[in-house]
Amino acid sequence: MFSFFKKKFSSSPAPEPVPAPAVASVDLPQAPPEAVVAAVPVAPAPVAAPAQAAVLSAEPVTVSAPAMPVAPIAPVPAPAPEPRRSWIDKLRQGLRKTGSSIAQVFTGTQIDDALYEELEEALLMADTGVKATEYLLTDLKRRVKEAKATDPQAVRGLLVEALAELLKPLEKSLAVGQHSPTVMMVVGVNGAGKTTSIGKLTRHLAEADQKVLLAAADTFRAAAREQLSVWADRTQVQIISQEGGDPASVTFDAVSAGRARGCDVVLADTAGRLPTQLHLMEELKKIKRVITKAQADAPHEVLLVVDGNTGQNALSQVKSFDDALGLTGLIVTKLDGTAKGGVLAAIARERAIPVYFIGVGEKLEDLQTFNAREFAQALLE
Ligand SMILES: Nc1nc2c(ncn2[C@@H]2O[C@H](COP(=O)(O)OP(=O)(O)OP(=O)(O)O)[C@@H](O)[C@H]2O)c(=O)[nH]1
Ligand SMILES: [Mg+2]
Repeated sequence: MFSFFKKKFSSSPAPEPVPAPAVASVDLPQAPPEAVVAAVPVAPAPVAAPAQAAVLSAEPVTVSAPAMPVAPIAPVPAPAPEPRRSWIDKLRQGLRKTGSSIAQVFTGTQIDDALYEELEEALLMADTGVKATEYLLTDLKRRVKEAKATDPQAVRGLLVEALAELLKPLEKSLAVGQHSPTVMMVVGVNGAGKTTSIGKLTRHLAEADQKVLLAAADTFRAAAREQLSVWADRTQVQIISQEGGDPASVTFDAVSAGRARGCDVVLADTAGRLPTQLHLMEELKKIKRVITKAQADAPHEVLLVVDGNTGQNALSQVKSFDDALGLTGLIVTKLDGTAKGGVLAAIARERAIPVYFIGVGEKLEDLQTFNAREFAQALLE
């Protein structure tokens, strides 16, 4: 088992590009003649571990000796290193605006109707939504009764418990290594953070010696391809892009190339779109269908990237994209900004799709795994 986080936490600079043998472009029978296959060689992995599954775990995992038998998909708990603390601080800072207004509810001396009314208002203001707010209040009152709490601060502690429990089903690790390659398509509205998140995720995967191939299926804008190419260069991974081409055909080529080249992961970046743009949603469905044609059991992950600042709209995005595509996971970005955070409770209550990662900034280390309890504490402190 190897770590996605061990290297990330080290302050050593990114490894220099390895002068690798020229990688020939793969000639794919399906590829239209204008397809550009930009092949950037990947640094050779020191140890080939084809049967080994990797887990992007909430807990850092340790690196085991290659010869040792490793149980697949087994995150190894380890003490939280310092950098994890620092991103929790970022999350906390991002959520502080909301957090402090919820926390203020508990500064009085009595547990009465007024406290619960204020709390209801604060939760709604934090984008928690009516259903999750009602659920949390009922659950909290039960906990307060059971604990025979008399101090408002104790009620705050019980709310942390209630929220952590509500969010718990969203906590799930993203596993790779079970398929060759694991194919993921990344979708979302414009500017949600899809390309940036793919870049960060690629870096983590590449550092874990996973051979990654990117598909620039956002063919609308030349800038989008360039943006992904920059990430491919930085992370020394291969990218398949095609000028002005059809996104489904680029993705098909990428999955076929990923199979032919023995890649571990193929990540497809798609253009941003609103769920109301039905023809563009059809295009995403086509991409998904075409991936299945290239690899029968794929895509293995359909990830929705949601901007944490979009409030209750994030929930409707989750529902719409899930109805159209069958989402397997979420990446919630920009929780370092003015995001109120409560929307995760609404998602947990109304469409509990796992949150594989949260974004708390633009830097590489700002893509982190989601931990329900940490999040609940950060929101209510
Ligand atoms: N503060 C902050 N900024 C972020 C985060 N994630 C992404 N961004 C920024 O959000 C902006 C949009 O990110 P992109 O990755 O281009 O978004 P996208 O979804 O690919 O956008 P389109 O392809 O245009 O739909 C960029 O300026 C990113 O740096 C985050 O977690 N925190
Ligand atoms: Mg993009």
